[in-house]
Amino acid sequence: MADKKADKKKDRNRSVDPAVLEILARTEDSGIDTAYDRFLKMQPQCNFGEQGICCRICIQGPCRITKKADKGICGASAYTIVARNLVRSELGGCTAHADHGLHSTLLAKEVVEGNAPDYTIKDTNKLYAVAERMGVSTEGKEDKAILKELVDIALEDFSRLDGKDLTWLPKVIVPERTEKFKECNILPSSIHRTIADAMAQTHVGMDADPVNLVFKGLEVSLADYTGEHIATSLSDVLFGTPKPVVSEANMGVLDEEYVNIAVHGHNPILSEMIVQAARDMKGEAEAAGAKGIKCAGICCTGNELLMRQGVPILTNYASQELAIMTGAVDAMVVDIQCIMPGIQAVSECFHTRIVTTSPSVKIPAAYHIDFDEERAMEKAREVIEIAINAYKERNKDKINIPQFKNKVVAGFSMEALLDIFAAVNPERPIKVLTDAIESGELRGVCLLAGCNNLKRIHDQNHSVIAQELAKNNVLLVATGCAAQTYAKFGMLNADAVDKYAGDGLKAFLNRLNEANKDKLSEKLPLVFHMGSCVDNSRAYDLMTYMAEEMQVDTPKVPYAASAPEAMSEKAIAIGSWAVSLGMPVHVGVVPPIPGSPLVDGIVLQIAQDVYGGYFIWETDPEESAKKILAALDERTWKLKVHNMAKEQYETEAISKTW
Ligand code: BF8
Ligand code: SF4
Repeated sequence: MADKKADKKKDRNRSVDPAVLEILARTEDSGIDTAYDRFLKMQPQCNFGEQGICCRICIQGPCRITKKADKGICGASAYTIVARNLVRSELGGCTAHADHGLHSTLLAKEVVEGNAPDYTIKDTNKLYAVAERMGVSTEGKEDKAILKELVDIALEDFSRLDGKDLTWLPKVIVPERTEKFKECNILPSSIHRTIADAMAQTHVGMDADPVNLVFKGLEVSLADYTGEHIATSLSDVLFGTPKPVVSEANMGVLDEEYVNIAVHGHNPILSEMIVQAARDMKGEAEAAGAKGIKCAGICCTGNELLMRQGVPILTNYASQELAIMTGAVDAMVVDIQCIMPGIQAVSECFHTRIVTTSPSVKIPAAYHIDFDEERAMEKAREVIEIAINAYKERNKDKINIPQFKNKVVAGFSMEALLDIFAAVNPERPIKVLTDAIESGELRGVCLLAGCNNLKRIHDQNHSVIAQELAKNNVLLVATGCAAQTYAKFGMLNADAVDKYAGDGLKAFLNRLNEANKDKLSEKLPLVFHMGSCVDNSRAYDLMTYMAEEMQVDTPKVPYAASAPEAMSEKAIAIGSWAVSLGMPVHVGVVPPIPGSPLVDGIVLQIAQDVYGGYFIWETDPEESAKKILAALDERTWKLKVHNMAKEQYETEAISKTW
């Protein structure tokens, strides 16, 4: 027993990222505690919690379902408790994305009203495209007037109380989905109304019906999707729609000779200003003895900045504390979401300043700058000054940057992908992709999304699953921390195509490379980075465009999603909308559901019967890839059968509804 404990203490192999392994090896006797250590100290984790059968919804609890006590004190069964906990997780995710989407909308409103002088409308093409999708006429209108109409639609979709349907969502999904959601009564009326209703529905003594609860959770997830779509669309309008861009990723992007600023969180509103201020304040950094200022991103703020500005990726969620242990990060500026409170304690062992910037994200003992859109640049400069001052206090003996980094080609917004496809088929760009699936060259598309989870070996599921799918000719798109794994591991560049892609995928990418050779400075990567987690909306747009081209509802499209190392409530909300919108969704960490086989059955099977999408729980990466491939193959096979029948009997064999 004692030996086992000692072994656990020495487990420094909980990652497959070489930079992380190098730093973990140094932590043995340092006394510095990171998530990797705290995970081990947390073992064994509570089985009731893991199964989802612990209820703390009222303070008669906690009630735990056991053989002896098969109901909570109020009489709630395991199925009620599990379903209620699931809805509350989806709510957590939905509120986070709603907060983000609302913030983007309110910034757009400030831009319209002239109260945010440091921001402008950067992308009028996107403005017109969103307006067209929303049915807003642009004829003879000023850009700000168009943006105002979009802001009004978004604000009403956040706040409507009259019970009418959302405006945004039905405009960005195929009509068959909207019909399905209306038929099942899960089309949200507004984002905040859905959040409030679902909270009420899960109070003690409210809904006990697991199917009703699971379906409410799906409504919550559609509110989540709407918040994400609004966030992506308005961020593109204000900061530009991503285009292919070349950069680098992993700890080796830090440079000892520069002031290094890690930009961490999710919202581009602050970080866009930080990057701009960092460029402007080169002189101040030089005066302090540095060659300049380098920004590098963590989590989705990192993705936002990589996609639009080519800012390098430093690391992803699990290893955020380890970035500080390079001794070369002068400031870590954080905005919202996925920020481990643990970064502060680690920073105190170095000269690194942690700077919080949101009124809803403060960390005791960290610096706090109250970010304010009206004085955005001034606030960004204050942050940079903190970093430059910290740089002057660096301890050179503590600097040890793992020299690992890889080249990254990112920036694949939906618009960028369509542009690349258009070089082969200008009239119907998306047909390039659907044809490749129909001909068997590609087996389908898979969105690799989501987090790191300390329950898994950091980045292992992400990398193995992607390699297996690429070998089997699946076109891969990625977002969030998953995309950052691929960035760090050199899978977002063309070398990875030679190394991992099967013949079909190679042929497909080569055809695109050939057609775009005058346009693209770099060959296409193995995995297409589509952005942050809110940008999963881009990835679902891709599925929607494929469905429109194939003239089917989305659940018929050979398109799957995988969250190989899912962790956050946002990931649960995203997985749930992906199911309601028709994707098979693999999750590599089993969420707290199996404590009720009934609820497990509902999300694995009944969801499929009703919505066409369904969850797949599988923790082993090779098995996961097999199950994802099987899900894609089932769809291509069905499409082929339908198409053959259509030709043979000259009928419209493909039913458009699920
Ligand atoms: O929104 S993937 S750990 S950083 S939650 Fe967080 Fe998960 Fe990373 Fe981005 Ni998404
Ligand atoms: Fe227990 Fe019911 Fe209260 Fe939950 S709601 S803690 S099951 S009494």
